[in-house]
Amino acid sequence: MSISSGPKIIRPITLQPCNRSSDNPILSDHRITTFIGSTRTLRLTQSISSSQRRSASTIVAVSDVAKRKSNKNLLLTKEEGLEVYEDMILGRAFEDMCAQMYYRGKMFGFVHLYNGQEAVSSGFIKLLKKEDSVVSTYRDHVHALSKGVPARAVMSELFGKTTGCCRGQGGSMHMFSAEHNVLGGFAFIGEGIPVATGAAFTSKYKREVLKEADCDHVTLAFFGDGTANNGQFFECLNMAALWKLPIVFVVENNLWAIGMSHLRATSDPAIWKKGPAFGMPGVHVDGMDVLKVREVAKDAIGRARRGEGPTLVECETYRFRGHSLADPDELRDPNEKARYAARDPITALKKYLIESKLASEAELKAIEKKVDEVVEDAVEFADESPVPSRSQLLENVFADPRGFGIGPDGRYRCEDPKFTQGTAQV
Ligand SMILES: Cc1ncc(C[n+]2csc(CCOP(=O)(O)OP(=O)(O)O)c2C)c(N)n1
Ligand SMILES: [Mg+2]
Repeated sequence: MSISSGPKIIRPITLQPCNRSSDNPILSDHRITTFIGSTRTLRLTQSISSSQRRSASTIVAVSDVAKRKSNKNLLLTKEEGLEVYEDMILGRAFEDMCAQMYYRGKMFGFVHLYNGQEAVSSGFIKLLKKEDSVVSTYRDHVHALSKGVPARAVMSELFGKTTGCCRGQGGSMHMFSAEHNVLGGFAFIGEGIPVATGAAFTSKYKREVLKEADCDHVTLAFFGDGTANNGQFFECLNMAALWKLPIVFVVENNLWAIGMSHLRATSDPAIWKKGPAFGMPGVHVDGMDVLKVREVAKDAIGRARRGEGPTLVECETYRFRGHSLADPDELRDPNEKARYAARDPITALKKYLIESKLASEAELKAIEKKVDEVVEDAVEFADESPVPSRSQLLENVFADPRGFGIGPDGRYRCEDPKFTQGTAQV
């Protein structure tokens, strides 16, 4: 393809099943539309050593997991199913509400929504312990919600109010909660990956050097396909593999980086292959199927928790809205959008829960109603919350407030009484 030929249209490929799937409801509908290849096979390159291969074998093909459990045809319990469903519904309803509030002028700056990608957040984060950490991107609201940050605190942050999880100073792209070990959304792409690697290093250091034997905390680093072409990603893969850090690199490959097609921008679009290149397992999974994501996540998180090192997971997913709420979304092919819309991960989970008799329509409706109330409440709470006082302006920006700059009169702004009137820390 020549560079000037424009974004390549992604054509559906019907995959052949790699093993018997008819006895499993998840795999019975295996006609997956994908651009890379199998969503079912863990592929390791020869560059991996035999001992690494042994530990890597804990990450198994999703089809094998499904087959192993096919006696019961269940990949999760009723409680787990309802928890995951509620989390996905919360993510979707929260983001839809954000769109409404943004267009009503309640939010400022860029707001990037997560619609369509819920299976990744819920599939991974609902398996974590409270002490485990999550590092996100600017598309971070739903990661924070899945990790337990209350909807009120996330919505208030979006409204720029003091009751937000960053006291209104972070906004949409910078969700942070020390209490929930959400170590930030990051507006600069790739910036979160070294932070996540550092968090994983902390866990290992505590366990091995400070002898905190019960410190088995895992860090998940979420980022996009476009970000995976950034140098920090490669540096961190190297360090994580070298030091066997308890981290999972979760690439949310939604095929686009703003208006740039992944296929046009990436020399080898199979991102998972970069794992084995650095000596860690790489897995490609259908990111529109929460049950498959969850199985892969279980193995990768388990591996990290047992001290067996990092894993790179590429989740092939799709965003149902434009890059941000300011994006008219005119570049993506309508056929491509329609194809992924038909694979809505929430609809798929609902179907599975009902068909496998894990939940009734009424139970799921009750969850949807409860979530609607949570989201409505979050909006009311955010709307009624106070805006930050001026005294907050210079807090949490520079350790030394003189860093805030020099005014036109050549004096430090912090020395100008008019500028600093009411500020607490100057
Ligand atoms: C260091 C840096 N360079 C460029 C940008 C501009 N930018 C914002 S989003 C984005 C695309 C990222 O795409 P991807 O990683 O696929 O994430 P997605 O938006 O699809 O979730 C770019 C290049 C940025 N924020 N930071
Ligand atoms: Mg992307």
